[in-house]
This record gives sequence, structure tokens and C-alpha cells, in this order.
Amino acid sequence: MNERYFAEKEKYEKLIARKNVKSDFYNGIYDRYEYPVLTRDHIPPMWKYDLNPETNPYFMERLGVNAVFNAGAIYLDGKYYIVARIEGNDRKSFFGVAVSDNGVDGFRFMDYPILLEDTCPEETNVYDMRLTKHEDGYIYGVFCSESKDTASGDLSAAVAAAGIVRTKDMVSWERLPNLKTLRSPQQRNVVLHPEFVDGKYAFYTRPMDDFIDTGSGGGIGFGLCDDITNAVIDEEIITSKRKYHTITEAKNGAGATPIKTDKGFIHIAHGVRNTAAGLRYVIYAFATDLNDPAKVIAEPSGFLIAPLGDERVGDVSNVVFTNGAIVNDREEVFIYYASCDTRLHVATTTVDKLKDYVFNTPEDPLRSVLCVKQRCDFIKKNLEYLESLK
Ligand code: M1P
Repeated sequence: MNERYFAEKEKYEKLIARKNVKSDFYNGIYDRYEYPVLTRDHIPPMWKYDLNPETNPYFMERLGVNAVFNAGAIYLDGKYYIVARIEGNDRKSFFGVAVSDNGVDGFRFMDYPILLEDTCPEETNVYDMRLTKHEDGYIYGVFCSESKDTASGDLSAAVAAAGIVRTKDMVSWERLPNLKTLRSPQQRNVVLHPEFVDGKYAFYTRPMDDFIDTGSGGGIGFGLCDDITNAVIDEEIITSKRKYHTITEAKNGAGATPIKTDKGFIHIAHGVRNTAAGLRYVIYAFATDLNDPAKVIAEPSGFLIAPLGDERVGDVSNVVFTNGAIVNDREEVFIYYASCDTRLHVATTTVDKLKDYVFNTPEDPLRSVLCVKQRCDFIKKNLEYLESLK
């Protein structure tokens, strides 16, 4: 064995054992942490190096990993499971399952990444799995299945569809046929709702005309299907709409599986706006009705999480993105968010705080003059409150 292996293994073990601590960031809504929970350095050395000195005399990285980011998440038997998007140096993404005892540090990948059944010969890339513990007893993973657009002469033209897998143990995964949406040519950011709606499986979708631009797609969609083993959605209605001059103007997409509370389902999604420096991705939250999970009943103004400090820079700068959150048995919430398609972080809060944030933060009045009025009323109330204490 090359000596260098022991040095690399020691570095890796030290990283996994490193305790994470809350940073001094404060907004009263959630805590941020000093360190990302997963980076490319959390990939086990034996996923990258051939350990045999006969075939790898220089102990070279043979299969490098570029980034570990957008992750689905689930809480099972007291443990925190993350299914992360891992991007090889070859630009192909795949999924790895990492497990932690406390949700903020100690994430260690299982021995092997997930080897999906090769049911779609045209599929080139897979990413961004959302995990849903469904009331039918299965854990579902819904992800983006990307293929080359052979109808276009453009080499980089692609088609995005929603792939579906299911498991009961996070180890063996059964692949089901990709979701078909009859009225939308492309789909990304699809999330399975945890409960049956009118006796059917319910999906949050993202109708798109094109691979990058949502085109006429008005926001996060919602559709029902009878059979998850041959999932077909006809009509998609729009839940959280894209709006002019807001954080969702260019596009938005469902993120974590909705969190059920006594006041409604809380959704943590992403919104995108265009800037001179390119697209800016932030995370926002909204709530939908318990009896009609497509009906938005609260949508606080602006973003919940935006890239901050070191989070701003990476392969795709100015991006934060989420596709997974966990609520543990103490009603603590762990929002897993990636920065710049490079690394994965966690923000922690509680169900109570999230409810307070979603239902008591004012909505976006959509025009500057109304926003100033909103702020002036707020300041006036504060001054009156301070006066009342004298
Ligand atoms: O690069 C930022 C994100 O871009 C895509 O999100 P959307 O579908 O909203 O454009 C996704 O590919 C996502 O993986 C990526 O983080």
C-alpha cells in the first residue's frame, strides 16, 4: 500500500470527525453553521484512488470528484440521511447516501454510490433527488433525468424529465418509469407530496418549455396521477407563481418535500432572478392549505436564505439551492442547502419558528412605494412600543 493512502485517509477521517458549530449569523429565523456538512473532501479516498501500487504506482487520483451539493434528506430511525448530488471531474452527476447521528456533522457516505437501474438508454445525467416518505409505505426519490435533445442541432441542447426510484431501506432502489407530463415538454425540480390527494399521488412540478428557460411556465405546478408505477400527469395547475420584480421573476422550483404543520404545509423552494452578473438563486418559503396542498395560503416577502460570504463563490456563483429538509422527533428543522453548485450546508430552526416566519412575515407588496409604506408603518409601531415602555 502506498504511504500516501494513510495520509489521505487520516485527513478524511479528521474532516468527518470535525464538530460543526453555529456561526454568529443572526436573523431569529434560523442558524447557520461554520462549516459545510458535505464537500468533495467528504468523498471516501477509495472512491477516487486505485489503492493497488501495481496499477497506481504514483497514487494518482483516477476518478476525481468535483463537487458535492444539492441533497435530498430524510430522518429514519433516529438518523439523518442525505442523498447528495456528487459531480465527478467528468461532469456527470450521481447520488451518494451519507448518514449522520445529529444532522449537522459527521456525515459519512455509505460504501457505494447509488447505481440506478439503467432503464433509460438516452439518459446522460441525473441530479437533485428529493426524498419523500409517502403514506403508501415507500420512500420515493424523484430526480432530474437529463438526456441530449436529439431533435436539435445544438450540441448542448438537452431535455429534462423526472426520474422516480423507491426504497424501503435506503440501500436497494427500485427504478420506476419516468414521470410523463402530457402538457409540459420538460420537467425539473419535481417533488412528490407525502400524502394521497383525492386518492391519487400528487406531484409538485415545474412546467418548462425549454431546458434552461421555463418559458410560459408560470411557476411551481401541481398535478395528480393514479399510478406511481406508470406516472402520468395531465393537468398541472400553478401553486406558487413567478412574479415580476421579485425573487422568482426568472423562475422558481419546489425544493424540500413539504413539511406538514397544524396550520398548513410549509414549502421551502428556490427563486431565480436575472442580473447583469447572471442568474441569482435564493431560497424562499410559502405555505399551502392542508386540505388543498396546491392552494397558497401564506407567502412571506423576499428570500429565506441567500448566498452569504464564502457561500457566494463556487462553480456556479451566486446560487443557493435546496432539495431537502428534515424534521426530527423534537420538531427541529434541518434545511440542507447547497451554495454555488459546489458544497452543502445546513441551516437549523424549529417547526414553531418556521410557522411564525411563514405566517407572520408580511407579504411582498410588489411596488417600492408600498414597500416603503410597509416599513414606515413597522417603524412607527416600534416607536410607539418604545414610547409605551417609558
Ligand atoms: O445552477 C443552479 C441550479 O440550476 C438548476 O435549477 P433550475 O432548474 O431552477 O434552473 C438545477 O440544475 C440545479 O441543480 C442547480 O443547482
